[in-house]
Amino acid sequence: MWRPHRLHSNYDVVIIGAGAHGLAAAYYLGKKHGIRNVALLEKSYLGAGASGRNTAILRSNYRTPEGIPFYDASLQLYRQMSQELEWNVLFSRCGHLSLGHSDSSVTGLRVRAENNQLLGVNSRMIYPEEIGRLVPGINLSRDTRYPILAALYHPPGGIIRHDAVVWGYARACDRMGIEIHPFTEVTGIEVANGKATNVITNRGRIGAGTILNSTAGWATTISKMAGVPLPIVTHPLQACVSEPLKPFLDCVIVSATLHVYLSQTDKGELVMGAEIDPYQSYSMKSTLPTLEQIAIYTLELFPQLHGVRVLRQWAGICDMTPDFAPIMGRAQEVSNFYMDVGWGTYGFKASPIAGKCMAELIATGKPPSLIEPFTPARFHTGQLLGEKGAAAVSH
Ligand code: PYC
Repeated sequence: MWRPHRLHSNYDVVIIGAGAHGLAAAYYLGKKHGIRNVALLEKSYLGAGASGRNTAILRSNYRTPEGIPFYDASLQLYRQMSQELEWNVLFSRCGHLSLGHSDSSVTGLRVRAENNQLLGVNSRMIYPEEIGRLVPGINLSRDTRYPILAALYHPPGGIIRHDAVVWGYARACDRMGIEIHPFTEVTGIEVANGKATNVITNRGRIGAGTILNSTAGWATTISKMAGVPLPIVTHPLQACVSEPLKPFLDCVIVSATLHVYLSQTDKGELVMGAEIDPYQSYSMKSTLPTLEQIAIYTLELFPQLHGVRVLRQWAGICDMTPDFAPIMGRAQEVSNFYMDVGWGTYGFKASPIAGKCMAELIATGKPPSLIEPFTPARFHTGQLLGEKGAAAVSH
């Protein structure tokens, strides 16, 4: 799939973080811009970070005029990805339901439905009768703590095989001669006169024409090495998977009120996720209280799952920005240091378009209009975005 390489002394572009974002950026640098003297540095195995720890949900039912077209462009790229990479990424467009359990949450979902429709994204409000037809097993009783009043239905959303996305991009990068270096940890970045010159790693020092920080969880650690401060805090996010069950759930279910989201894989396992841990940490350990929470909330939606066994539980770490929108652009402090970071709990679904846009920015020096609003400069100008209502399914 990808070959080992010795580390060379110099690359045109060094990408720190070889998850789906870093790999997608490398792929588009090579494919669209002919820039192939690129090294991808990954401190662990490929897909060890957020790319292999997310719950594999794809959607573009965001809230803001900045977020909606951006994530929709990503969904379009995901739709074509199997053909593009000649590699089956198992995208199941099974549909996505965000549940509303109170007047205020239903109002928030309505705003998203309207904004989505205005921008050409297929989302609409549906009510208990139709919810029951789409999800026959869901508890629609009015006699619960948080009865389901309505849902935002987003048919183009779904789930994908997240490892396949990583492996597909990695294979395509390797075929173009782009180097992938797993187990290569960045320990420092040398900067002189406002330009990054070298990346120091546990395998030696390399010169870099341009550096892209595309890490998740370690965005601030890496950017700080280049002297670039970021307004990010890092929290764990936990998920778990059940034993395989007969197919009963054919769409993604999200409840921001209950802080739970779930889907069923082709193998029959239920993938269930929680809200972010309420404290900052770099820990990737899972905890019993979170498992209990996931179980309680899942059972409120599907009481018949009582007694189902959980096979695995895990945590990933998420870089949260103040406005629940990512940071994509060039650092003001270091002229050849770029960032594709701050992806909170929603980065995986943006990988292809973020990679494509970052590659264009690096190759041309001009940010594509899709990512202009996500510039790091917004924290100086005060032009923050307002995506919390739609990005934060897990908060
Ligand atoms: O943004 O769809 C999402 C999501 C699901 C789980 C965590 N984030």
